Amino acid sequence: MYTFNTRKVSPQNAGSALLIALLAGCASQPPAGDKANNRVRTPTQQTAPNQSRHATPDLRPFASVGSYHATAVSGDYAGYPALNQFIEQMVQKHGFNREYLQGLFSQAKRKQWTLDYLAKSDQGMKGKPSKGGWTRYRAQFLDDRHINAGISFWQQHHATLQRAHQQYGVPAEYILGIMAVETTFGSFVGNHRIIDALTTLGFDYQRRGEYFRSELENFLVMSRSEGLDPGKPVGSFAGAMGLGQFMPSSFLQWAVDFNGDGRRDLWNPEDVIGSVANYFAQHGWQAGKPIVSATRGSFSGIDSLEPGADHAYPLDTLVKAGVEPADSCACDYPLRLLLLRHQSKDEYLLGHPNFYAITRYNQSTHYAMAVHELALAIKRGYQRVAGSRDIAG
Ligand SMILES: [Ca+2]
Repeated sequence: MYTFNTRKVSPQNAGSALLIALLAGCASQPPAGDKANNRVRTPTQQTAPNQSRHATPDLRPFASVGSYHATAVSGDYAGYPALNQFIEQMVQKHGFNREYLQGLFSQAKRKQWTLDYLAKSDQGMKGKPSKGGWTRYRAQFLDDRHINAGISFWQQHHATLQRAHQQYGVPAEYILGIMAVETTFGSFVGNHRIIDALTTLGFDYQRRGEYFRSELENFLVMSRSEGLDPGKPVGSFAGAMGLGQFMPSSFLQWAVDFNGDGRRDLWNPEDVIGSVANYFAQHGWQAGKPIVSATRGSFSGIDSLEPGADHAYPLDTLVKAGVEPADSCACDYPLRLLLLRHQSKDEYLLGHPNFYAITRYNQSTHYAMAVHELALAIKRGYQRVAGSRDIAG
């Protein structure tokens, strides 16, 4: 999944936080889609009638979907030697038809807005988090709209969420926290064509071009194995798709068919529930273990420690620096020091391995904390509603 996504991106609320993930290059997910797109697309419905369905994408030579054909690339991407080289690689490595790909890329669009946005964000992302940064970030997600959507989604999919919890050990509320932050349960899945997004970033964004060319390769492999027309799917400007905003590489590695129809569908709620749970499980989620702990102590040596997901400290190192968990902690594993800059104060928390697992979806501390807090808020709301229903019944 990717990783670019720390907040929703649109021309109206684009911010550098999102880009941190993008630029940080995590396996995770790029930013969520534009708010302008307010419905869930289901490109899988475009599948050719005779297309075989397989749960596991691989390199089987399925027929590519879509009537693309050209003897050379024309349009926005005419005359790009790197693209011609990429096409040749797809032919040699994956057995794609050259004319098919040339036709497909002849109608790919160069997204200047994306390039301008990233150039601006690359400038703006330098420096440490500012005072009040967490307060502002949190306010985008911890609101009634996200929480109530989560409660409704839980009510609608409680059996599937329970099954995912049993199978992967990931509680429903954390699966919901991801879907809340990424797309508000499919309300905003993005309206950028993936082929345009990944072609633009792969061939016109030097900073991360190699990464995006790899995602473009994965996207084409995914489209063929899933019977999708690669010109159809839409998502974030960075190429993330569906309710959980999976990048193509994450789809290939971690998506699962959780409704048993033989296909992995990033736009199907049940498949997304299973895929997010599987993603967490494969990235070290430990069933029943804590996520974050409040801290206490003198904080006398706090400046010697680096906050964030990248640095882990044994408990005795933290204690020597004057930081310890406020609750009792059988912490026989390294902990992350988390700094949250509120408007009125700075707060330090300790992140357990399950917090780190959330940052594998997006490595921003703010992102993972928003998922955590939304998870707790949605759970409280769901229990309240379920409780009042039990009383009424
Ligand atoms: Ca499925």
